[in-house]
Amino acid sequence: MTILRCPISPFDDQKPGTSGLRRPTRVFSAPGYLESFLQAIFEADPPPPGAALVVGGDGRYFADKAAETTARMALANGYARVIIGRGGLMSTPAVSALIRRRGAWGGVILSASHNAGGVDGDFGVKYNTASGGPASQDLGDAIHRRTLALTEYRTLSGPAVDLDRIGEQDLGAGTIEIVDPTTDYLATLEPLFDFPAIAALLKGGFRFRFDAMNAVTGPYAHALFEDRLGAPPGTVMRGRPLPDFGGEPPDPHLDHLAALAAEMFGPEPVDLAAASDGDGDRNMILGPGLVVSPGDSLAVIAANARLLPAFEGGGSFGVARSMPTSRALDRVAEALGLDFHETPTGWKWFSSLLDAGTIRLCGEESFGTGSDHIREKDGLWAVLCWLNILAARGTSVGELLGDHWARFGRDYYQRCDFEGLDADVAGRLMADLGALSASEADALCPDLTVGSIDSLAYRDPVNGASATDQGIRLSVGDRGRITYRLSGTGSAGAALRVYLEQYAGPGEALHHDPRQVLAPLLAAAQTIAGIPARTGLSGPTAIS
Ligand code: VG1
Ligand code: CO
Repeated sequence: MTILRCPISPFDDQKPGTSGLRRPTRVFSAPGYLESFLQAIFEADPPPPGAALVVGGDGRYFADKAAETTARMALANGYARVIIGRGGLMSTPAVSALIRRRGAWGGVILSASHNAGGVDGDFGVKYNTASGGPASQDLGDAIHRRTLALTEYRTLSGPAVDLDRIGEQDLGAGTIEIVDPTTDYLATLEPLFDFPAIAALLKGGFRFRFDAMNAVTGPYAHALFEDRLGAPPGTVMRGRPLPDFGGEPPDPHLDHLAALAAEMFGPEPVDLAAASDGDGDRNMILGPGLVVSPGDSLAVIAANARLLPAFEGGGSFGVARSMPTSRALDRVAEALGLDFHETPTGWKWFSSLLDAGTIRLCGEESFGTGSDHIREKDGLWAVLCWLNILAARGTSVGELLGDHWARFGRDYYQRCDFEGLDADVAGRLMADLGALSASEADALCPDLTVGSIDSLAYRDPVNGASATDQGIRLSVGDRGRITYRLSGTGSAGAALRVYLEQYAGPGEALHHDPRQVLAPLLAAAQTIAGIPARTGLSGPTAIS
């Protein structure tokens, strides 16, 4: 074993986005590219003596090779121990849980999350720090600065690492430990829920389905729902991680959940269905004939949190949502007297609030929900919340939602994506929107009144970190809202996200089709921003 110093030329495109760095697999697997980003991480957040690093991936093409590269480079850069999930697999929430349980210094997650995988898909790297949460904006900036100046990376020579052999392998400079990726994670979840009640539900005729989308949650879902909670075999669909996820993006969207959607919208739906994404941090909840909007899911969990052992008793707890997420949570917070916070998009902004105990529950419109048990959004945790709440209330998904809307009102919600845009066109569109006054925007759309327009900015109440230009928000018509934002998770070009919301109070018509309710807002949003003329797109390329 020797430490090797390998020369590289600096890369100028390694600025992390909303959640880590994502690039086409062919770019990430080119000589030196992954190594540059990892070296910058290890230099920007140097490990103290004796430190451990957790490494996991979502099973996508190149993740196993990248796990070994990460392990060798970590040991060559001063880590004493690298803990890797068997086969290089570990979900994002499980990495966060393991960092915390093992007191590790950090974690490297080899995933581009919901982006397509495979040699022609995307690859990505997320870095999490000792709290278990994603690297802060400042640390991301420091990592980026290092990538611009690196001239070499450090790695370790020596025999191949066996990623499939549970136990320790001594590499001289330090130890590699291969662990079962599910054990610590399930041990983290169990005390938070009433497992006996959920097991009784699942064994008592309640029918449940989980679609792992051929991604990392498969082994976790088999172990949790079938082995531990007694759901019948076959409950977990597409439970084996595949390098290309079976050819579809592991994105919990109905377009990519054909079999599950056919079942849930067909003649014999099960009582509850759920899906997760590539790295296991997102969740989609479905009932018979319906998809629960993520903003509603978060609000329902908050309103029923006292039914969960993790939240029963104790004092009041704080909650948070990202800015473009629906205001359904705000209504619950106000009615129940919960401290409420609004953050920019991306889980890194919740972490400091969770660390300080300012909040215990939070979520995003992009199918991400989580709590203070770890510092990441957690797909299976959210599914357990729903199972536990349904078991405790003895009700159906439809009834639970109906009761919720009757009490708090309903926030109709949709996210419309305009993908595949030229980055300059998208940048100019946002800049022009930012320069628009409310009266100018109002004049552009004769059918609806624009009350106000502002650019989203944020200052973290705990550590003072700040962010500007997080999106542009318009209040429209009677209790409607339009938010525009550019995606920060793509690997090329740009995607514009347009978030639409319309509130209907308790007692008002609550069971309309969101597409119909939000159609006037979509038309206004496209007109105000001049989307068709600027992009050539006559409508969204994806709606969720
Ligand atoms: C998207 C979502 C955001 C989420 C991020 C990472 O970011 O909108 O809410 O935190 O993905 O999720 P953007 O910048 O493309 O809108 V994951 O599961 O892809 O790590
Ligand atoms: Co994800």
